[in-house]
Formats: sequence, structure tokens, C-alpha cells
Amino acid sequence: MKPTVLLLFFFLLSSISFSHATTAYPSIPGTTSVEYGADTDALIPPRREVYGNGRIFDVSHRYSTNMPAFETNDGVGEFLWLPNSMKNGSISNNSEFKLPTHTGTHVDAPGHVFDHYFDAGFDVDTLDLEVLNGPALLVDVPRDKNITAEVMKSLHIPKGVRRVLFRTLNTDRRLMFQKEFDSSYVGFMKDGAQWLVDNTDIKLVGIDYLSVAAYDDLIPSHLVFLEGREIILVEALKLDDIQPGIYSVHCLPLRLPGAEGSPIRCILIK
Ligand SMILES: *[C@@H]1O[C@H](CO)[C@@H](O)[C@H](O)[C@H]1NC(C)=O
Ligand SMILES: *[C@@H]1O[C@H](CO)[C@@H](O)[C@H](O)[C@H]1NC(C)=O
Ligand SMILES: CC(=O)N[C@H]1CO[C@H](CO)[C@@H](O)[C@@H]1O
Repeated sequence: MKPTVLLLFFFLLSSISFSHATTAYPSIPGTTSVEYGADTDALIPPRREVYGNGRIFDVSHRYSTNMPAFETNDGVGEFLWLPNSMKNGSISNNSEFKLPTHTGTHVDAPGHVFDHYFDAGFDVDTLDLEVLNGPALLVDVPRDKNITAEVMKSLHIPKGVRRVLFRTLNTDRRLMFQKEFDSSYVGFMKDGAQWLVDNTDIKLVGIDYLSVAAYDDLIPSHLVFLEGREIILVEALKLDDIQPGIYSVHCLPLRLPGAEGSPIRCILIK
């Protein structure tokens, strides 16, 4: 990991947050999903997983202090603060945050595992937005294996399919809602990655935990995917409660020249 550090300043239009517990997304205090309309008088911001009458799914995770981070039990930790606050006399609230670029739902650029690509500038600013936006297939993979060549073969993903989001046991185990990093997550084994490169037209590979590569094949699988500089890896997607099938995916990384990773917002539209 080369955690290029991201430092951004932004306006936070904050309001009173409120928690209605739901079983679907219980993890972040004060940010539980709230639909519009239920209580129109109360000052409660809507927080949703699904928009547009069930047509638009947010497949990004909320950034939170307790979300998992790679190879630590401590989670992401405090990353957001408020240096200028109205309560302390400022004319507006202005918060700041600082995060490793491979935090939460994020994208990997070729420079992540190839130093000569990093030096040559293959950063997140160079990723092809056409690959990151377009028709995509959400598939369930067998729950009892990592993604090997044999598993890839068994999925029968048709030629011509260019964007696939792989939903795995990671979603069932709710690993992204658990603070402790779990190295037993499901991901691509090297032969699975190689099979995908050799036998499919897939250029966008999405997965539901912090790495597309299984921990045992962490670097080898990344090398196979990123060597050709055509495949884009989107990691830690939130794929709960969505039917498998064809959607339009829309993912936009931040424009960060020099960064080999970036937080990314992804949605699926039915
Ligand atoms: C406001 O200022 C006080 C005193 O400097 C400080 O203790 C407090 O943390 C500040 N609050 C915020 C929200 O910045
Ligand atoms: C996937 O591989 C990891 C090691 O990378 C292992 O701990 C885990 O048990 C495997 N998962 C399955 C479902 O075989
Ligand atoms: C309008 C307003 O004051 N919003 C927020 C500004 O920051 C404070 C913290 O200092 C929040 O509590 C307010 O909600």
C-alpha cells in the first residue's frame, strides 16, 4: 500500500442528525437511513440507500470512523473535524478531512502496484470515465470459494460484458460494517484474475471488500489486473439488497494527479 494522503476542505451543511434504527444499515450512529416525507416538520435530513422510487442504488459506503481499514483492527479512525465553526464565531462551518486514498469505497490506478507506472503518472486522474460509467452486470459468486479460474468459468459471463460487480460472501458477512480488518475476505486468486484478463472483455472489476485480490494472492492478483492498464478496480462496494442483473453503473473518482487511489462514489441505475 502506498497511502498517498488526501487532504480536502469542504463545506459541510450540517443539520441535526437523527437515528431510526433499521436492520439494513445499522453501523454508523446518527446516519441511519431516513426517507423523505415521514415527518415533515422535524429537521431531519434524508439519508438513503435507494433513490428515484427504487431505481437508483447508492453502492458506496458512508465514510465513518469505525469502517474497516486494511490490516488494522482500529478502523479508519477520526478523519473529519471542524476548524471553523459558527458556534465559535465563524461566519460558516468549514470542516476538513484527511484520509488514505484507499479508504472505503475506492478505486485503484495502475500506479498502485507498478512503481514505473506510478512514476510515469498512471494515477486516478488518468482513469477512463467511459470504463467507469456504462452498462454493468451485478453477479453473485459461489459463497464457498475465492474467485479462481474455475469459479470465473462457472459464472458464464458473456463476451462483450465490460463491467462486472462481483458480490461475494463478504456482503453476507457484512465485513464492511465491521471495524476489525478480516483477512479471510473473498477476492480474486491470481488464476481467477488471469482467467478474467485472458477470456473476458471485462474492464471494470468491482468487489464488496477492501481489495479485489484475496489476501493470499494480494499482490499477484493486483499485478495481473493492472499490468495492461485497461482494467479499473473498484473496491469496497456496498452491494447489499440489490437484485443481481444488468444496471447502468456510474462511478466518479476524485481528480487527484499523483494519487494511485481515490475515494469513489458509485451508483447503479436500473
Ligand atoms: C470552540 O472553541 C473552544 C475554545 O477554543 C474549543 O474548546 C472547542 O473545541 C471549539 N469547538 C469547536 C466545535 O471547534
Ligand atoms: C478466501 O481466501 C482467504 C485467504 O486469502 C481465506 O482465508 C478464505 O477462507 C477463503 N474463502 C473461501 C470462501 O474459501
Ligand atoms: C448552522 C450551524 O451552526 N451548524 C453547525 C456548525 O457547527 C456546529 C459545531 O460547532 C454544529 O453543531 C452546528 O450544527
